[in-house]
Amino acid sequence: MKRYITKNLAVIILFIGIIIISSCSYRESKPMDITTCKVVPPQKLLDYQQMEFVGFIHFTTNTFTGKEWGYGDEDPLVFNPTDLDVEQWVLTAKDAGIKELILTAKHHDGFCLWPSKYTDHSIKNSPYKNGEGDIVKEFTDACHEHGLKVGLYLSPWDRNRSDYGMPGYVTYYKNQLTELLSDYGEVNEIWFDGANGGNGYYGGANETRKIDSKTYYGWDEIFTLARNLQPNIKIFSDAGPDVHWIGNEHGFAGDPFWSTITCDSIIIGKSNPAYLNSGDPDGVNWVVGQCDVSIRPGWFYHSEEDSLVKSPDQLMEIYYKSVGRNAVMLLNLPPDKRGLIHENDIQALKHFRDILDSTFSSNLIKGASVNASNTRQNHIKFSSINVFDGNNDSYWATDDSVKTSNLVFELPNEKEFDLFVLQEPIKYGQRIYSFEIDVLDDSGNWKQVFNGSTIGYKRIVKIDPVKAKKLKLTILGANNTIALSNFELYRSPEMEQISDNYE
Ligand code: FUL
Repeated sequence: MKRYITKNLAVIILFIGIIIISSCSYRESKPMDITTCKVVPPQKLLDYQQMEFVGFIHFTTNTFTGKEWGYGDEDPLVFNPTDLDVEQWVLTAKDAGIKELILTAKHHDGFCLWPSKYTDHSIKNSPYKNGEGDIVKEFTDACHEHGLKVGLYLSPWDRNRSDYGMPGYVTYYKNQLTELLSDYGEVNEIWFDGANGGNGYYGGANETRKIDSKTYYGWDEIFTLARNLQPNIKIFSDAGPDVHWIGNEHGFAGDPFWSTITCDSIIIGKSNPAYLNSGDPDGVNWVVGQCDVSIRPGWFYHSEEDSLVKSPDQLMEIYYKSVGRNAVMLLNLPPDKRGLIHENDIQALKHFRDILDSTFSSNLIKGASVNASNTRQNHIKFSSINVFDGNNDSYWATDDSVKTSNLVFELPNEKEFDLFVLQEPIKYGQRIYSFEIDVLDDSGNWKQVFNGSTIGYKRIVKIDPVKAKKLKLTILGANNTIALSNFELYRSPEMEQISDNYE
């Protein structure tokens, strides 16, 4: 009997032991996620950033008067496009890979491209469709039909209105915003420009008017109105809250560039361009940086600029300094007096798209092996091979205690390359602030080919072409656990090869 009890006790103890051991090893093998940073993007801003390339359409009386900033006294009769084709704008943009188009529904001259019921300074008093036209409607319908997101620009500064600078104008502005955000289906972005030059027609007053940029418009109420009318809208201004100006009109984000800023520290119309150009690693708001630039010197079409359209190479440089620096590229394509995007602009845009496609067509990292100096908990979930799968949700990460770490890549054979694409899994925040890339030279020494700062959603690094079989990425500094979701390698095409197709 005693032997029987002892035997059963032993079996029970063994059984409990197995349960304890197996539950311990389960706990050990359960991956512990990386800490999320204090500031992370909401899903709608992840979606916004992933568009990468968006477009602007500047069109108003300026197109016909040759001005950049209409004074506000333009006769609506001057607005007379002869062959306006909104579908041509949309399809041109779509073919170029643009995902959203933003139309100047009203620029600083106050002329409205829709028949606003609050003013006569609009398309309804122009010859276009005998005053029966609505270009905002044509535009939004065409974008929706062809799968482009819609953005609208409604200039806060209005040089036509007699009440500009007084409280009544703000009511007028909100009424117009309500029209635009109620009557035209889904609007993905609203663009609030900070520009204000002071002088204007102002209903015949012809004077300079100053406003208090901080208090005049009552931005918080305007933002609330926009969100109430379009819950998914992204609001652009110097200060976000969703998308912010990059601080220049060349289309260049800074290096470093952080996706965080502190919105409350910025006055719309009186922002510090340098702050917006670099972002702020200590910023408390996630706001996507947007790099606006025109394909021509001016924002509006001027025939004398037909020969000054940016070259495909210039557009590539802008792409590398916007999308390649963790921001979004916003390229302006101004329709001409016919109401069409000019042939020269289309040619440059097509050529640019071809270069872009051919540059990123063949990822040379395919077939490479990778070795990490550290992998979080040695767990497959955080393995370095995750940087190959093109999926931003899977990533390589290190243990929390690790402050610098590297990935060594070995290609199946020696390759020539000059471009690297790196991405962080930004849904957990932006963390890397220093990295280095080396290649193994013929004598077996690591040779540095690039030394960089931030990565964020996407960083494209361009170097002089180099041949190597082995390369090393070292993360030298991060403000949280090291994590990387993507690493790609390319050889950009010889420009002459591309140009041949256009002769
Ligand atoms: C600026 C405006 O003054 C320009 O005319 C243009 O619209 C540009 C995109 O924003 O602030």
